[in-house]
Amino acid sequence: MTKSGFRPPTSITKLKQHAKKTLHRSFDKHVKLAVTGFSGSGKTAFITALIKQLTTQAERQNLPFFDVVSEGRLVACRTEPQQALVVPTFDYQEAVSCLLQEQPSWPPSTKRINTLTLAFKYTSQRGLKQHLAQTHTLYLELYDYPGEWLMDLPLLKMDYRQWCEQQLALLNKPKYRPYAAEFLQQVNQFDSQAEVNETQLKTLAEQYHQLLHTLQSNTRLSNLQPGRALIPGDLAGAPVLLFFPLPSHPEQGAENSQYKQLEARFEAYKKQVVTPFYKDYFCQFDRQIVLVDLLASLNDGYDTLKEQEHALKHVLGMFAHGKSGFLSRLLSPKIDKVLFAANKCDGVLSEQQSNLTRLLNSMLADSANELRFNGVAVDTMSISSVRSVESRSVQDGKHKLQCIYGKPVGETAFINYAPPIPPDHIPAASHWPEGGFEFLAFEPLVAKQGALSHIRLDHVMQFLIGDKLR
Ligand SMILES: Nc1nc2c(ncn2[C@@H]2O[C@H](COP(=O)(O)OP(=O)(O)OP(=O)(O)O)[C@@H](O)[C@H]2O)c(=O)[nH]1
Ligand SMILES: [Mg+2]
Repeated sequence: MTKSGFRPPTSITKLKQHAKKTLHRSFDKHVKLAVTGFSGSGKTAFITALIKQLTTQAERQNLPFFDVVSEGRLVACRTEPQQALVVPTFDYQEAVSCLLQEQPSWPPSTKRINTLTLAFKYTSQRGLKQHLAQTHTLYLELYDYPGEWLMDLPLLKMDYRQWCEQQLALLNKPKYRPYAAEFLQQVNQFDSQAEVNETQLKTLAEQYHQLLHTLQSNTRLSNLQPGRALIPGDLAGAPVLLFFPLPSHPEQGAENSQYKQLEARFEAYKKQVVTPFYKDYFCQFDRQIVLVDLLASLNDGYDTLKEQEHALKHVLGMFAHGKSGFLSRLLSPKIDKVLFAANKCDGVLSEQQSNLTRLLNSMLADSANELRFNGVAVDTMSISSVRSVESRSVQDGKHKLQCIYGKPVGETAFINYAPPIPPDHIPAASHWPEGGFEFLAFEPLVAKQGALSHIRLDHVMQFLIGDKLR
């Protein structure tokens, strides 16, 4: 068993699977989609909705912008029996049943990595392809994982000193300092040159992990590292997790000093935990969707929105992007299409959803420019995998007020709510609205006749895989 809780594939099975996938991929029959998003960004709901829409709701009226459906060429789509036998299967039935209950709820947050492959059987209208076979099959490989673990990827490009500087700068920001004050005081008094004292290291590491938990429950900060401190898998309590940031960095330290011990644990975490996760599951992607929950960050305030912007850029830098041709798909696949999605856009009025698209665009403009320069196709959309509200207009005296209608998470009654207008760029801290933003989160809408509704999932599918299904 690995530290993350499952047995690694034997090299023979791995090689066989890899060879098959590579062959399929080079002939455009296999697409590995990176569903990228921090904790709570909506990855599990997105994967569940995607499967539900494609397997039971793939009709023209429901997915009008997904060409293979609107042109009547999708014969059928189904989930495939598990290929990667050593990775748990994404529990679609459990997730979708939450959404389809009489009183629907969201699927639970993810605690381990899991995977699922969708197979599309379709007909082609294109030249040679239509004469080669009556139907063709495309496999879409998906992974779901705890969003917290995504934040570990940027560690691979840092040493212990750089990580400490970055973490302490974050903890010292006015928004987060009140939570961190006690820990910061402890590390400032910590003698990092003293001889290793296991108990002291453990106590401080636990205090740091507790701080990460507190920040996660009281703010919407995504930049919380190490991710396994929040969702340990079966690493709970393992010494490799027991490190924390220090404020001073000796040029030369004794080999058995506390400092050296912490540095060694940080490096071991990168090598033994993050690298295998990255190599086994987080490379060789062909397409990418980046799900971003802007509303939660807007609610939390300026610092969190700025941190989200930084964290997204860091994480994006960990994926291999570039133009992809037949040979490169065979030898070293690269992501050649990236979709930035402002998720949960149903939390604002429909006419204001374009503000979210523009906000996300402005936050990721540098990254998008760099990607385009490297031949990658990039688009930005506001989407909602599963609708949670209806649009309503409510008479308010002489005026009609545009509202959304739904059941806020954790409440029992449905309400009409006039959400704030989201900004279309990050406002300067000095121009942040005085009372902040208050976007509400709603339970999913009751599925009518077993059907889930969505916003622009068909656009998402067309952008991400439409060209592979022609
Ligand atoms: N309105 C709306 N809310 C959504 C949607 N998708 C997710 N949410 C909300 O976001 C929460 C988190 O969604 P998840 O799908 O669990 O997010 P995740 O990225 O898988 O999170 P982790 O498993 O913790 O990494 C849900 O409980 C819902 O409250 C959506 O399409 N529309
Ligand atoms: Mg999840």
